[in-house]
Amino acid sequence: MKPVPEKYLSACESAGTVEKLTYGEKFLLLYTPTKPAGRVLYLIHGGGGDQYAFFCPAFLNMVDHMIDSGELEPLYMVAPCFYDPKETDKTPASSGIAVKKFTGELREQVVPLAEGRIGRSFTREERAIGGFSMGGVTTWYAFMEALDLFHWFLPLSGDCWVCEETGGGKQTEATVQALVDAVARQGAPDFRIHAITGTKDIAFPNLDPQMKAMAARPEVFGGKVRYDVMEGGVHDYETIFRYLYNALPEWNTQ
Ligand code: FER
Repeated sequence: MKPVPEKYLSACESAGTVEKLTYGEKFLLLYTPTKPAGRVLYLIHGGGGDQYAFFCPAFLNMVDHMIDSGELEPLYMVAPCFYDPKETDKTPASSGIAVKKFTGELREQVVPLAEGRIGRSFTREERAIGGFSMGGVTTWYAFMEALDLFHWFLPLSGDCWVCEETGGGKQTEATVQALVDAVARQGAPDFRIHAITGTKDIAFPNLDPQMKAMAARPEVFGGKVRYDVMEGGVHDYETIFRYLYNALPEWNTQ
């Protein structure tokens, strides 16, 4: 896992633009790169976070530099927020309820609004979704319910909570069976998953057994899932940005 180059932390001469698009009481942020882009990544924040968790200088400067240097094919990025604007309870229990409902909002509001603004609709091969922690939990729900929308899934330090909170660790077999069933229910289209976490991450004991149990189902996941663990990696955004620095250039190559 390469570290993010020091200079990628400061502003890039060639910087994409960020727009705020509102729907009802909510809003999303849309990043448009300086070069023409043919794909879009939906990025979901963690528990207690919001649209700005990923759309902060450290991350956007990094992406600007990666695109500018040619190491990353240009992409649009969209950052919504899974919380209801009136929600003050940001505990895992409350966040778990919010993310369980969020796939519907993604499908009905977020994707149409963002792609309407971009001026074209993308194919599933041109769409990816990823997130950190509760955003990783959100990514697993999107995998279970919206394989028609997305082809590439990047759950970062977040397991699948479809059975219960941190169920990837507590109910590993039932969780993986639910994922297997969800693939079949959706007609088993092609997909890619790239899950990443670190050995010192609080989600490691939940995600690691889930990924190992998924590897034991090659008839469903063989050749479609990549799982990386960074030695010493912790549960924070700085670490997650490093994972994305390494993973984003792999889009469409894995
Ligand atoms: C995990 C996935 C998400 C986890 C924690 C979270 C402890 C989120 C916690 C929070 O939002 O406070 O596997 O493991």
